[in-house]
Amino acid sequence: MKKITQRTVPLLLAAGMGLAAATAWSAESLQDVLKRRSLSQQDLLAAAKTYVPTGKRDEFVAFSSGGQSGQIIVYGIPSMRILKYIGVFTPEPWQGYGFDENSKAVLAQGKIDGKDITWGDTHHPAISETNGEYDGQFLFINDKANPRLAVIDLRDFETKQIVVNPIYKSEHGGAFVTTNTEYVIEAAQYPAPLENKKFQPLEEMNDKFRGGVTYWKFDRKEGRIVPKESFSLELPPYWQDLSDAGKGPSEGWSFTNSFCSERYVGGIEKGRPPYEAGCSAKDTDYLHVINWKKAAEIVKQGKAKKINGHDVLPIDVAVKEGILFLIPEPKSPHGVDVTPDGTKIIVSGKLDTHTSVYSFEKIQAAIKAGKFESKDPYGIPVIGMKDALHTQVQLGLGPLHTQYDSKPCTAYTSLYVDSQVAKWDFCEGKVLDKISVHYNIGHLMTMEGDSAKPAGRFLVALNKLAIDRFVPVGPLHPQNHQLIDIANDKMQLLYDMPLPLGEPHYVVAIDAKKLKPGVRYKVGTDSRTDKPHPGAVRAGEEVTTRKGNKVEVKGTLIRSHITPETIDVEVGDEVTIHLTNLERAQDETHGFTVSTYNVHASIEPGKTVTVKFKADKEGVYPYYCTEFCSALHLEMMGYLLVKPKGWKPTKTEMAKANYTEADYKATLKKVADTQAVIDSVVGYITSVNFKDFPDVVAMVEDATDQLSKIPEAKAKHEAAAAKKDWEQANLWAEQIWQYQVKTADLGLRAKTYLEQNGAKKVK
Ligand code: RUQ
Ligand code: CUA
Repeated sequence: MKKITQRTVPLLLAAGMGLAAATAWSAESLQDVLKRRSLSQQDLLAAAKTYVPTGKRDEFVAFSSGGQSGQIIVYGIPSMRILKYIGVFTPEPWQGYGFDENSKAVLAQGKIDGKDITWGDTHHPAISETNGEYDGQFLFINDKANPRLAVIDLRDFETKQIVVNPIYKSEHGGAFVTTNTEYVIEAAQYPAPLENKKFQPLEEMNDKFRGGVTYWKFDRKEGRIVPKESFSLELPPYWQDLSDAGKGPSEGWSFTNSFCSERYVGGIEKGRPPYEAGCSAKDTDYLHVINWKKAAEIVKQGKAKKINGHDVLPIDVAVKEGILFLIPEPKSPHGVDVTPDGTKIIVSGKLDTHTSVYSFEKIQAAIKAGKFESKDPYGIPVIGMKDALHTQVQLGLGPLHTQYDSKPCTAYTSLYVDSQVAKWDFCEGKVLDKISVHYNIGHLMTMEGDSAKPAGRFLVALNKLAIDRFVPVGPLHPQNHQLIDIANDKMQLLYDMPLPLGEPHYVVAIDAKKLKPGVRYKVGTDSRTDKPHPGAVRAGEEVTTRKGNKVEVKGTLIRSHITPETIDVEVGDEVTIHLTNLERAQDETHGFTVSTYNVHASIEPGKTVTVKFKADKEGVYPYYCTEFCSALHLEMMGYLLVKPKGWKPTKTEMAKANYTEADYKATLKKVADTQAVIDSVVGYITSVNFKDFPDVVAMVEDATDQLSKIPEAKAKHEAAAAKKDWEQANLWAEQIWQYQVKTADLGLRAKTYLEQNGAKKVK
C-alpha cells in the first residue's frame, strides 16, 4: 500500500511530514496558554462547551434569516461555524443562483407586477413540522419589504419556489407553519388597500385600508405551495405582527397579534405627530384569534370573495361564521408564542413590563358562552382580557419574544430595553433567572424552541447592535448572535458570533440528526423543478445543434474536461448551453462560466443546468470549470469562438508538439505502472464489504466509468502508432493516464472511506 501513496499522492505525504515537525516544536501547556491569552476558568468552560474538534460535527443546525441580503445563513451549534448561505430572494453567485436559467426561473416567480426585485428583507424562517415537531424536510422564509414567501427544500438546501402575496404591500408576520405544515401563515404589516391597484387617500385609512392574514396551502409531496388552494382572512387596518399556530388542544387555531390598533396616520411634514406617538397611545392592542380549520372549510364552500384572483374571507363573513375574535393585549405587542403543549399563548408588549399568558381553555369558554366585552369598530367580538388571561408576569423592560425549554413550564423571553434574557415559569408565573446579553436583543431562539417538543440545551440571543464587541470594520457593524447554555438552572453565556450578512433577524435550529440531505442528484435532474432536465445527456451523447441563429449545446462535465471543448458560433447567435455533471462521487461539483457573458452555474453531481446568452460580441472567450475539482481542474476549460458572419478558416491544422516514439514509449510505461497501483487499490476494495457503503459504491461507479473509456483511447493510440503518428499516439496514451489518475484518486478516496468507516474483510 505504501507504493500507492508514494506514487499518487506524494504531496499528501510531504504535508504529513511537515505536520509532524510542527508538533514537535509546540510544547506549550494548557496553563501556558491560559496565562498567555489571559483566559479564566470560566472562559475555558465556555470553550469546552462550544468547541467542536476537527472531524466532529455540530449537534444542531441553525437556519438564520440573512436579513436584507435576502438569503439564509446556515450555521452549526454549538460551534457557531457558518456552513452555507442559501440564495433565496437575491442572486447568490457561488451557487449560480440567478446566473443560470433554472434558478433565474425561481427568482422570476418573485417579480411583482412584472418588476424584478433583486433584494429581500428576510425575517422569519420556519422549519416544516409533523405533529408539531420539526421534521427537517422544508424551510420557509418571508420577505417583509416585498410581500413574498419562499420554499427551500432541505434535501438539497435549494430554493424551489417564491410566491408573491396577491393582496399585501408588506408582510412582517411570516413564516409560521401549522401543526402538520398544512398551511404556512403570513400576516400583513402596514395596512394598504387589498386590491393593490387603486390609489386610496390616507384619510380613508379606516374604510379602505385593510390588514390580513394569509394561509398558504403547502403540498408536502410536491414540496410546493399551491396558490390556488390558499386563502386570506381580511382583517382591520391594525398592523398585524407575528403569528403562531395552535397545537395539541389548540390545533386548528392560529393567533396573530397587532399594534397600532389606533389606526393612526402620521405626517410630520403636515404638522401631525409622528407614527411613533399615535401608534402607541392606547394601553392595549388586539390579539387576533382565528379558527383557520373552519376558515378553510368556509372558503371551500365558496364564501370567500376574490381579490386579485385570490380567495379572501371578508371580516363580516368571518364574524358571522364565528371564526374570528379579538383579545386586548398590552401594549404595542411584539411576538405571540404558543406553549409547546398548546394550552397557553404568550404575548409581550414592547412598552409594557409584563408578559401576558393567555389560556386557550378560557378563550374557548368565553367563545362558547358568548361572553364578549365589546365589539371592535369592524364588528369583531372582543373577549375581555381577564376572561382570557392565565397570568401576567413582570419580566423587565421591553419584553419581546418567547421561546421554550425542554423542561416543563419553562420559557425564555428577550428584554429589548434591559438587554437581558429572562428565564421564567409560565405556569406559576415567576422569574427563575436572568442573564445580561450584549446590546439590544430582538429575537431569541432555543433548540427546536417553537415546536411541540423543544430540545433545550442552548439558546441564541440575536442582538441588534454589536457596538464595541468585535474588531471594528467601519461604521456598519456586524450583528451579534450570542450562544447561551441553558442546560442548567443558571444560564451561562458561551460565545459571541459576529454575523456579517444583513440583519440576521430570526433563526431556527434543528437537531442535526433530523436532516437527511442528499449527496447527488439522479443524473440529469433540474434541481429547481426536481424534474428530469430536457437538456440532459449521458456520456457520448453530447451534441451541438443550430436552428437559425439559435445554437444549443448539450454537454457534460466530468473530471477534468468539459465536453465540448469548443463552441463555434457566429456573432449575434443566441447560445444555450445545458451541462450535466456525470460524477457520482460526493462533493464533486463542477462550476461553469464563459468569460464576460455574465453566466455562472454550480453543477453538483448528477445535476443539469442551463446557461443562456446572446453572443453579441465577436471574439475568443474561454469557458472553464470554476470549482477546484481535481488536480487538472485548471485544464478543465474550452473556447467559445464568436466568429464574424461568413468567416472562413485559412489554416486547417493545430500546431504540433512533435512528440517522438520515445515520448510515446515513456507514456506507455507510466500507464503500465499506474495500472499496477489501480489494481492494488481495486484488490483492497473488493476484498472488503464495500457494497455495504453507498458512498463507496458511487465512487466505484465513477471509477469504473473512467476505466471504461480506456479501450477506446487505447485503440486510438495503437492505430496512430501503427501509422507512426507519434503525436496522436502519445496524446491518446496520455489521455489513458488521465483516466487512470482519476480512477486512482477515486479508488484512494474509497479506500480511505472504507478504512475509516470500519469495512470488514470478505474472505
Ligand atoms: S419581529 S425583533 Cu421583526 Cu421578528 Cu421581533
Ligand atoms: Cu471541474 Cu474544476
